[in-house]
Amino acid sequence: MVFGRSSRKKRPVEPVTLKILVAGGFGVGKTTLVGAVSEIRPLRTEETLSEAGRPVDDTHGVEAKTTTTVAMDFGRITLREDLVLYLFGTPGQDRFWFLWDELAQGALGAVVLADTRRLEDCFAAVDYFERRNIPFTVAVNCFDGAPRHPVETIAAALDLDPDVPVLLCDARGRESVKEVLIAVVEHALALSESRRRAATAAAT
Ligand SMILES: Nc1nc2c(ncn2[C@@H]2O[C@H](COP(=O)(O)OP(=O)(O)OP(=O)(O)O)[C@@H](O)[C@H]2O)c(=O)[nH]1
Ligand SMILES: [Mg+2]
Repeated sequence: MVFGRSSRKKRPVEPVTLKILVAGGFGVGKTTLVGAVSEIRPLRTEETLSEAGRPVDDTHGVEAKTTTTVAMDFGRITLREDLVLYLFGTPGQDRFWFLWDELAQGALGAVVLADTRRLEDCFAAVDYFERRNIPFTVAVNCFDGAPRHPVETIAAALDLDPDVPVLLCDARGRESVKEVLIAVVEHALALSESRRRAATAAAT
């Protein structure tokens, strides 16, 4: 038989798809991160930073930045044959906060990107996920020239729960970003397992 699908061929597995948010302060590298790993051409919603936005857009520390995300970034990565992640990058500026609840619907977990030169910019994202019990990891985007701190110092500065993973990464590097994403998925799965066990224990 030449034509037709070989019956010996393994049936393709239907992959599990998970939604991961990429959050963090203005210009910390969210769009860069999604673009670095996405296997589809990432959807971007970049707009030029305008003269009109100057009073409200804090470009301090990211003076070279000319565009900003106004709705979201979207990308996809197959981590394993049976595991596909959909990545949603959030807009970094405060005036787009109203979009977050929409984007957070159904998310398994989140990456909070941080820059050691402006660590306080990620406080709001950390608070957001803590308050909603959405598992997250903190990934420090190691910009050239930014001070390097041990992950323990960052975790302490952000007052994180001890189980929240903190990693150093390069948002431009595919392998580096993949490690971050694997950490988020593992953390979220471990958390849901322990919550499930706690619920079963409480019910018996
Ligand atoms: N040196 C260096 N530059 C980076 C890195 N990540 C991002 N950049 C640069 O930093 C700038 C900001 O990156 P974006 O990815 O647009 O940041 P963002 O978080 O999406 O920004 P908003 O959507 O405006 O909040 C861009 O010019 C990037 O090229 C990094 O790891 N190292
Ligand atoms: Mg962006």
